[in-house]
Amino acid sequence: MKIEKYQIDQHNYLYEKQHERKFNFLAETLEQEGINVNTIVTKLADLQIAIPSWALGTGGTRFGRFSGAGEPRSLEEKIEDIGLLHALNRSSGAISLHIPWDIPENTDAIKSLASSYDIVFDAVNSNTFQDQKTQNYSYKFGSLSHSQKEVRQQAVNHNIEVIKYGEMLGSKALTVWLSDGSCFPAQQNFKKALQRTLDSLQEIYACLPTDWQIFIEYKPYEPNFYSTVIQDWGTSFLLANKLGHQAYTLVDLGHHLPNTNIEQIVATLMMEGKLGGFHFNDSKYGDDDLTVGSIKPYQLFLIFNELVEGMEDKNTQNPVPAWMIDASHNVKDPLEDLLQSVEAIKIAYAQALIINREMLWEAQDNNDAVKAQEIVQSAFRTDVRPLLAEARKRSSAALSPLDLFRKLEVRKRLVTERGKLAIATGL
Ligand code: PSV
Ligand code: MN
Ligand code: MN
Repeated sequence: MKIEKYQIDQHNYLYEKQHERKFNFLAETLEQEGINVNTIVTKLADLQIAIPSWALGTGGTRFGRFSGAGEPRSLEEKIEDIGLLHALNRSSGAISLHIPWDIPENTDAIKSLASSYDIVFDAVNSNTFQDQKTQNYSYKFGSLSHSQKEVRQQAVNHNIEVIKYGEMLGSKALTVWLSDGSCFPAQQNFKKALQRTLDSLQEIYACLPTDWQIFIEYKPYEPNFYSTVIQDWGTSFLLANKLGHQAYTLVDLGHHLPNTNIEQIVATLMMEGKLGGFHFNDSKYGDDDLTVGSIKPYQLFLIFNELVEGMEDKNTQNPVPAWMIDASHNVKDPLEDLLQSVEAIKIAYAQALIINREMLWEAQDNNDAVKAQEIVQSAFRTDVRPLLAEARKRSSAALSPLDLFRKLEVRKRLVTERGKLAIATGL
């Protein structure tokens, strides 16, 4: 199924007047405050957030999985789903693959299918946290950190193979997330496990094409519950520094212990030019992988405040991070959920963009905590949604993507095409 331009136009026609009234009012207010609205709208239109191939089916928990109907059955259908999202919001123009959950058999055909939807390939993800039928050694006790050389080698080779797939598809980055760690005190020698991980990563790094990046994801626990080898940003940063200039830390919002100050981590990494990737989701307790902005929108905004500060800082060498949504759960229609997540990310971005940074720096330099809070909270409390809608309008996307998704009965049509029992591969 494809969403056609005339369907977007018809929908936008219905909402146009209402949108213009809201946008003009907001634009005038912001311009009076010295904000260049056009620049902000362009930045919003330019922001593309990659969709992981595993977020298109209903996620499971370790207790059960309740598949939705009409879910994609193949990589081709996952690309089709992202094509639908991108047609609706023009902000989801990239897919991130997890190998071997997605094995592109004919990479040329997959590449041209994706480009027919205006979709490019974002970072490719390796998977050494599950055993595959064809592999010789088990990852039960680790992969890149494993005590046995053969297991480490198998995991290294897998990562090199993933790079090869990525090269064929036009990806420019490899993301490594390890579940390696231990469940019980003294089960693992921390120092040796970390050293072996570094050695393995060095082997992978040596095979990285010169125009590629490698992102190292950290996570404090799960599935190992006593320790993980790459437990926090400091460990990831240490590894990235040891590897070299193509290696970066990846921040996944769900990979922190409760109350961690993630915005400060972002600021520190950007100061060092080492923030390479970002996985968006939201959580109440742990790595809950819930819809972005559904639980802690203020935290998301404070994170974007630091991201904008870092991206606008001409003195730091931080590349534009690779943005991705890493969410998946059991309750919502995955496509509706992703539309909501993209919207939440862009709202936080827009709110951060309208912060008067000069005034904020002045308040900070004067230790005026009250003024600083007023400045950021006035941005946070501004309803910036008309700016997002305007960015969509200028990109020929739908003024209200979720509304159009429902009006067109997209899921119902997908169920007719794919059947009730279709189950996405992956998780
Ligand atoms: C692990 O929790 C993670 O955040 C990593 O990014 C994985 O690749 C992804 O989730 C999918 O399980
Ligand atoms: Mn992640
Ligand atoms: Mn995660």
